[in-house]
Amino acid sequence: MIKFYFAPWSRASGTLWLLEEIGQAYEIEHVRAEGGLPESYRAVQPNKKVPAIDHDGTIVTERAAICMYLSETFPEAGLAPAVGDPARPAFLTWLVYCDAVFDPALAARANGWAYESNNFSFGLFEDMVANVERMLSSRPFAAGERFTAADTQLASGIHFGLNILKAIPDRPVFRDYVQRATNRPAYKRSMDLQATYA
Ligand SMILES: N[C@@H](CCC(=O)N[C@@H](CS)C(=O)NCC(=O)O)C(=O)O
Repeated sequence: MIKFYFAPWSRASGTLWLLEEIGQAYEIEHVRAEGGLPESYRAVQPNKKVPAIDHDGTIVTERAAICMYLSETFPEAGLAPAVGDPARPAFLTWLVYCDAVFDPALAARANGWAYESNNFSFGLFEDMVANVERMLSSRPFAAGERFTAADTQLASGIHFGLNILKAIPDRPVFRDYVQRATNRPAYKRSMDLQATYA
């Protein structure tokens, strides 16, 4: 059984979508309480962040790692190109890019930080946007022609940056990708599920 440590409408939302794509039974532990995540949750996630999963006693933290773990533990879902698959390098690259570059560069922009590219490993927001735009102009999904677990992370991030933060430039290439990637029953289920939380 998979226990999913979750808070709705957060960085855990893409993982909820992924769990719906994976199709295995899971139970949700809603960890956001009045005043933030409880101190006791550090035993699961040392930085007290969602998401995390506990799969039959094995705890996995960090979105990219959870993505890789779930999509490779349940390969029948077809969400992770296997070793040797030509789509695998792009799958790994974009999965890691989401957390290592996309998310912090977007957060820096949303918080109005001014910095030089080499001050931080994630570099400049403009470079990140140009890279994502270039990639999505060349293929329909992060790893190539088909949807993978990397798209649950990238499309969630672009949706957030475009529609909620309104920091990502409103261009057809971003809107079309979010539309294409989220036009799936699992995404809709994850949205419906989140809507049940206050
Ligand atoms: N590096 C973590 C970051 C996750 C993260 O930032 N989670 C936010 C959700 S928006 C969180 O738990 N925030 C609660 C807090 O910081 O108290 C990952 O990628 O899994």
